[in-house]
Amino acid sequence: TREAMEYLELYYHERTDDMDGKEGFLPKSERMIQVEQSIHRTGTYVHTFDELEHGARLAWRNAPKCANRKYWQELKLLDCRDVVTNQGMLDSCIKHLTKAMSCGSAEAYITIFRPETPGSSDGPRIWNDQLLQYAAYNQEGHVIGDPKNLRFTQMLEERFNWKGPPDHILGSHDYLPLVIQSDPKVDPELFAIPLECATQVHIHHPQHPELSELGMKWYPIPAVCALDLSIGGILYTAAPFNGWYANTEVLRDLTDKNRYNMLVPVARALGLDPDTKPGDEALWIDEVMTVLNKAVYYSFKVAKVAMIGHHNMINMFWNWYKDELLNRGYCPVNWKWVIPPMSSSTSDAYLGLHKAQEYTLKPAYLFGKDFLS
Ligand code: NRG
Repeated sequence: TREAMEYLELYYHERTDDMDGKEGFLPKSERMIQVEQSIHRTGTYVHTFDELEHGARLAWRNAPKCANRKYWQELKLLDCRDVVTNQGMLDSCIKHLTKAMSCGSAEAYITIFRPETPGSSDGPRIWNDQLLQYAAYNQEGHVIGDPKNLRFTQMLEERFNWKGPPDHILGSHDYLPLVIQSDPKVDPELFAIPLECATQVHIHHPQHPELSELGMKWYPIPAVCALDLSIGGILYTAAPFNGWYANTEVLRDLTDKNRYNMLVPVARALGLDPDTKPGDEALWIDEVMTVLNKAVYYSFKVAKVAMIGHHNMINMFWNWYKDELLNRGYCPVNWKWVIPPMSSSTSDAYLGLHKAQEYTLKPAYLFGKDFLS
């Protein structure tokens, strides 16, 4: 009840001006009594559409790791709390992806399914980390695909007898099926991603055609489903949301050593010598990062898929952060996540955010259940 009342206080403080007079909007005192009675009678209460949407937006505003929070008020809710089957959840996820894709992914959506009953861990679950993710296969000690998803892929093979994409030809960019479980009492089900809702972006460079031959590509939309959403004491255990990529995120997916690890192949394609001799400094790495970063950004633009560049993003974030301090008085930040991994020191935020603190404010996106442990 305390969390519910705290959230309603906040909600009415921030939303009364916009909502007053709208259908179904109760005066604060009436709504508080209604919620209190509902909790007393049933142990829980049901958010209105606007309470839920505003809560999801606030959770974004409060997310310390996100550098794109300036747009928090533009998150759109796809309310799927009445969906109760695995197939129904899949259809909602596909609709979500299709909607996000149709606008070049420049719009942020969240699909919210039924919450768990307080105290009983009975919420629906999507087992995946993101709606779109690439599988990984261990072939004689050599990993094909995205190594980040090796354990998840193995779990699918062992537990669900999953055998790769429908044609059984294992590739380096096979979409993982969604594992959807509408209720812990129901068996989880696997569903393949319909390819038309997730056309991939091939990585080309405007001046280096040789890069095209490496077959690098990435999926268009980051749609995170690993996080639970906590609003006013209610926990939504299936709430996939999407925004859009920053170029440096895809750059890291392609170059991190425990991911696609493409630094050396790209260096070779560019005619650089990645074999650093003792005493040399490995500056070829910086060259590769710069060229590949441009290629990623250029390819998303050409494909008309939304992407934010890291300079724009961090400068916008820095301005937004200063406004937050003025308007709201506080803003939790995780420096390691917010500062871009490239040319970081060129932004005022690099030193400016040095002392910013990270802490959890609710509503919040919180780490959900880990299905691999
Ligand atoms: N770095 C991860 C994605 C994390 C979420 N990023 C976003 N979220 N941009 C990756 O796949 O590279 N979003 O909702 O826009």
